[in-house]
Amino acid sequence: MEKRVIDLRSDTLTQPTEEMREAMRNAVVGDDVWGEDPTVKRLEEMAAERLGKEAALFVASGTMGNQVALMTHCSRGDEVIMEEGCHIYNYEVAAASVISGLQARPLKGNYGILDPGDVKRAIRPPDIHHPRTGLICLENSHNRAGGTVYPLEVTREIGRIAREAGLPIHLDGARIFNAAIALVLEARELAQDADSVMFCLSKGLAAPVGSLLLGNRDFIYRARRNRKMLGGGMRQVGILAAAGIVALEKMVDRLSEDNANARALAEGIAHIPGIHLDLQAVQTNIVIFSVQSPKMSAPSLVKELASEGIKVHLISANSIRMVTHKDVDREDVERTIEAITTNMGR
Ligand code: TLP
Repeated sequence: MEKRVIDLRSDTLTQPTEEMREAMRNAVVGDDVWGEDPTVKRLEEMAAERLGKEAALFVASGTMGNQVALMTHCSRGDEVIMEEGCHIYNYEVAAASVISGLQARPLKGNYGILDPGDVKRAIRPPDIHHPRTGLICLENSHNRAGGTVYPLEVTREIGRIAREAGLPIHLDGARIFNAAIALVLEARELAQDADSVMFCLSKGLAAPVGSLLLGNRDFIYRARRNRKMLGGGMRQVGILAAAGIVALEKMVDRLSEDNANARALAEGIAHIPGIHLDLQAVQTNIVIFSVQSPKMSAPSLVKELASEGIKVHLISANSIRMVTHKDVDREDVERTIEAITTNMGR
């Protein structure tokens, strides 16, 4: 019998559940640009309530949510403080500079976590030569650092620094619920120091499309105009929001399984000769490791695993990322550990 494919390339590859498909089929919809889609409104209200913010905006993707946030907080020529490995800096096609005319101020973090002192020092004093600092961005969990989370006291400290300087904070919380579970906190606690938050429905929560941007009413009003400007005003989009409602109601708590599976996967391969994996970085549902062996390279390991029906993602010349999600169970984790062990031992 053909073995089933295990897809660990990303949690974006999750298939929508039957309940989502059913909810989409039955969704009551209207024209959301006219403010007449009840299903979108319900999703936005649910999300705002859950994250402890006044209002929310349904957007097509995490990238759009982040970019609308940057555009709404900042003016052209502003500088945005962010961690050097973050998604906004590395994986959004330079949108901040192309679309909003912003300059990034990348800082080196520790496991992707910004040091509050570094943030404070990076805020520009008024000077005719300098760009104006316009925003501080945080990413929780931090994707490229391996799914690491911000200790609450660090977020709080950066929050104090930002308020003192009169600067807003945007939180890229694409996987905020994985982070909240790891920290044993509510997502709203992780978001309390942020003026805006983006989280994704289409990653571990398994909805087919969509993210939410949250903030106060005035911010979301302006963000809605900017979303429209970018062509992101959608019409009978309650069809998609319906799946998002199921995602928020039914898919959040089970993310603890994904975090636990990532831990098991990491522990299962960390000791293999030729594999370098920092277990301290494995805090949520992401496992990143490098391959340094005369017998096997990272690209060859990716190919070998693919030939056995296990898909993993090569993220640099010698490192690989695996992301656990609802379509990967403990048995799949065991099969993956076995396959990596065998291939590295050849
Ligand atoms: N991340 C994707 C890729 O773009 C790398 C993935 O497979 O992990 N913020 C963070 C922290 C993200 O990880 C992502 C997506 C986004 C924003 C953007 O979301 P989308 O893909 O919906 O634009």
